[in-house]
Amino acid sequence: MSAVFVLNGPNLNLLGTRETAIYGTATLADIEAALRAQGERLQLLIDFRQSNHEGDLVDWVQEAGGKGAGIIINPGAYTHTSIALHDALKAVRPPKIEVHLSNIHARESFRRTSHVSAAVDGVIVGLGAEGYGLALDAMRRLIDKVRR
Ligand code: CA2
Repeated sequence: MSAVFVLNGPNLNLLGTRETAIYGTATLADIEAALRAQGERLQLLIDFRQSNHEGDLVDWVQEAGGKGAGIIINPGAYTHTSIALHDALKAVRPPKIEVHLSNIHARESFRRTSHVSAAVDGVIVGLGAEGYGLALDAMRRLIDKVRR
């Protein structure tokens, strides 16, 4: 069975330690554990990764394009800057969902633009760590739709 790739961008390794008023108290390890449990219920394998490097994220999107069932991505600040991630996501076939913990539309103006949103099937913002779980539920349905 192929896995849903859950890709996390720069600084998300710091979750739960600082900026908790914006990003919540859950650590990335907490989010990973919750997704793995949910994945078992949904019969989805989870391949959970984080990198502070743009090229790693591009490589992983390409890898998921070759062997993944779907992509859930929180690109962190690369959301607002990376045409490379946009191009990589556009180029791959599996269903793709962008997730942000915070409501990027209610913060600084530089966070309002996402280069990623136009390359994915759906976007979940502002619902904290729960957004990842909502994305996985939606991913189950998107994968089933693609297979039919
Ligand atoms: O809201 C989100 O999920 C973001 O993708 C988080 C990024 C931010 O650059 C995006 O605009 C929105 C930041 C990642 C987390 O950064 C932290 C920094 C310090 C302490 C904890 C987390």
